[in-house]
Amino acid sequence: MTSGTGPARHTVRDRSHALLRRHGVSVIFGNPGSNELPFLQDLPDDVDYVLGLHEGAVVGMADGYAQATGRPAFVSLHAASGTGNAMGALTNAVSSHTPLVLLAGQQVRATLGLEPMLANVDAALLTRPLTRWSSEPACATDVPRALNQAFAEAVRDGGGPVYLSVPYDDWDRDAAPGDRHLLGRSVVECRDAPEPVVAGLVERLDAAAHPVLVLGPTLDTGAGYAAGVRLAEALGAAVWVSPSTHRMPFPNRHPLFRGVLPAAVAHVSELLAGHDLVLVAGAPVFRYHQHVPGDYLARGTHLVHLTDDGGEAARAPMGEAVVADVVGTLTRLADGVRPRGVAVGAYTEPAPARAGGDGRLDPEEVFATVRETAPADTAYVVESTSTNAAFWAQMDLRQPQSYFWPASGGLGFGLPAAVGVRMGLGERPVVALVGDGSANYGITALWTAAQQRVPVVFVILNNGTYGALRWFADLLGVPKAPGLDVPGIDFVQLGQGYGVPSARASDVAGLRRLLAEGLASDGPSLIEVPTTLTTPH
Ligand code: TZD
Ligand code: CA
Repeated sequence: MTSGTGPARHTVRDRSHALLRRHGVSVIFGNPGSNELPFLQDLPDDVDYVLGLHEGAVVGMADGYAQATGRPAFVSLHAASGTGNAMGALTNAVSSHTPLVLLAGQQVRATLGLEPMLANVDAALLTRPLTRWSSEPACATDVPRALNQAFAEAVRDGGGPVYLSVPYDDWDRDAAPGDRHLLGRSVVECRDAPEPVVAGLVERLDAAAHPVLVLGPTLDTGAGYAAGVRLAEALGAAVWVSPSTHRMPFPNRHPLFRGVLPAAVAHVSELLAGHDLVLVAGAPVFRYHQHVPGDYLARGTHLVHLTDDGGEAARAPMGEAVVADVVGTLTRLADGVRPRGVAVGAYTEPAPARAGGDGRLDPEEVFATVRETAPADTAYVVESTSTNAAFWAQMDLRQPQSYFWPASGGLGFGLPAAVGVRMGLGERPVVALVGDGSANYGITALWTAAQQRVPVVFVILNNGTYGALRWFADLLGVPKAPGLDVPGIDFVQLGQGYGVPSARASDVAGLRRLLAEGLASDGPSLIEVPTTLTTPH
């Protein structure tokens, strides 16, 4: 790094690599092109490059990894085309508040006006509105500062994806001497709710005759999970999980658990009627899906909304919002409320699973077999849309970080995210439960799992159709919609083609055996299960 006897010379590249380490990056998820190669030169030895074969899978893996580690994940994308391929996956990362730093390679600065091949025209606009911040620095010397800003932007206000485009000739330029300050920077968000606010909430909860809790994804951490359980038990209050949840912040067999709220205005309002106070914590109010208009809340029901995200508070159509650290505030509420001494009762048991027939398993049998076979600390990445009700009917999840689902419903999350979640969680077993339709959007993640030997058990529920869309077609009165069936796909051959040991299970005993083998393996495995058609609700 030194030239002659002069001062140390630093390039934009080596300052940027140093910043990656400073931000704890040990993995780059990427798919490269010529614009990206100069950045990848001389990567530090302790930074691994994990290659994904399609940018949707790259971002899905990074999303799972960031959600599992709770830290920003770093992604390298190829110019505009690679970014375009990644955008569907970005919709999920926005809704899950996943901190992702995306770096895309740009053509040489001096040539951009000519719009050469691989120029990313108006690069900073390309990912908006999905990214909360995006930039192409005005000159090479601003690149390290902008990269540092990207990491800070990715974690503020609950987290989200950010995008940085850098012309590839910038990396070899001299860094500004002042850049050394970047390496010592930190940004600390202090979002503790002031004491009078917490005391006011405690008073509201204590005064409520029939309070109910609606808990959301932000609480799916060790401390958040514990606070939710303690607060619910102290109040003897029913607990719902927020509509369209992508994480499970409460044990689903807990006697106070009532279910995941349906994602429709009228249905939520009906289910919460009779409660005088609804405390929503760590979720938007609310993330609806199915359009069933009505009043948001019944008369006499008041809503208090606790969120990390000022945007969520601003757009809610009802309730009094408090924007503060959700986990910390809920913990203080659990400490502060008057325990009501309500006998809470025992955890509930799943009902016997519905059975399939003719070589097809009912999804309930699949989930019951998984529940009985997989260790209690297994994490599930779920993307099987018509089997939602069957999943919750059969599963028994008692630990934080046990459930990951595409937060915006953008398919292609399941297979890649399972790879990232397993890499991020370390030793916990990971099972992906993915529909035959969904699997195709992220299928290339199987290759990365095989190459990196990531021990995920991929279970493909194959009913030969877009089951959830059949249900929706019925609901919306479109009985003859085209394009809903996906017959003739052999996932055993696809899995093997990508290097993942794969087999088919056509009965419970076979599934049990393959699951046990997969869970004992130190590499990935795939099980295709022919299943019967069910409805999501
Ligand atoms: N494309 C993308 C990227 N995301 C989507 N959500 C859809 C299309 C639309 N879609 C749904 O919302 S559910 C679904 C589609 C195509 C069917 C998924 O089929 P599956 O699961 O086999 O994975 P089920 O259980 O058969 O519904
Ligand atoms: Ca299907």
